Amino acid sequence: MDYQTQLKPIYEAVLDGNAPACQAGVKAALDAGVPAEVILKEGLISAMAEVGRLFEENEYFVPEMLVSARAMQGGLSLLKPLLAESGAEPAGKVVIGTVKGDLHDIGKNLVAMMLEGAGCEVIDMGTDVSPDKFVKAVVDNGATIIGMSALLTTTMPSMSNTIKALEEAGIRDQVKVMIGGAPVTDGFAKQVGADGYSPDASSAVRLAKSLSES
Ligand code: B1M
Repeated sequence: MDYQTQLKPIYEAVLDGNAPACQAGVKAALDAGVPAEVILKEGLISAMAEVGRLFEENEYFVPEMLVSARAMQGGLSLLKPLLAESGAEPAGKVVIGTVKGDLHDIGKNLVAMMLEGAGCEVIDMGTDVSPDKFVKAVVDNGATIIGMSALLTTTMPSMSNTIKALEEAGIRDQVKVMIGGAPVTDGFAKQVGADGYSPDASSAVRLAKSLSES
């Protein structure tokens, strides 16, 4: 089915950084029967990819990216209860955060939201999380999985540093490590010794479940 009439205002509202228009667009699309996942992927995420492209081409700068991110978060808040209703089976206790030096949290929030929806207990550490903070949270909460997100090539090494910190604390074998974020790849995950990588939020839920069972 073609949902372009409903999705276009959402896409444009994210590009314009117009949070009220984004929320109104998402609400109207939901009312018109557009599935939440279609709104997420074809409305919000594709608009944010275009924001990234405009930034690369020096047409958008940090303030524009920031208001677009706020608009997207506004739309996401309406989708949250619907996306969280995925009904998948529980997949463990997860400590999740964006790594040290990195403030991008939209993708991480989406992954956390979907994991909660799948019945996981999620301890969200926020952004700029140092290896020591990750280790402490795993110990304090008895987590079975640690999920790290990075959006900058410069902050990806912090994933490796966190894995080393888990080893130094003697708890590496007690917790599975999953990583993701736009610049992260499966090859990178293998290179740093993570237990798994996933490219998006829905596959992150499948990964968490399979890691819990392994
Ligand atoms: Co930034 N930024 N940013 N930014 N930003 C990128 C990442 C960039 C690619 C833009 C570009 O050049 N095209 C570029 C990085 C280049 C690089 O490193 N190669 C960049 C840059 C350079 C910067 C600054 C350095 C800019 C500056 O100051 N000069 C600066 C850094 C600040 C810092 O972190 N220290 C900066 C700042 C910002 C804002 C604050 C303005 C804002 C973030 C607001 C926020 O998050 N609250 C922002 C934004 C919005 C972006 C883009 C446009 C969008 C990111 C996003 O939210 N995408 C981004 C360009 C792009 O990615 N196309 C860009 C939507 C989100 C749903 O996708 O996060 O990929 P994503 O998450 C996906 C998957 O990756 C995966 O699932 C999610 C859902 O499907 N996933 C996981 C994510 N985490 C996972 C964890 C998992 C599993 C899957 O397991 C645990």
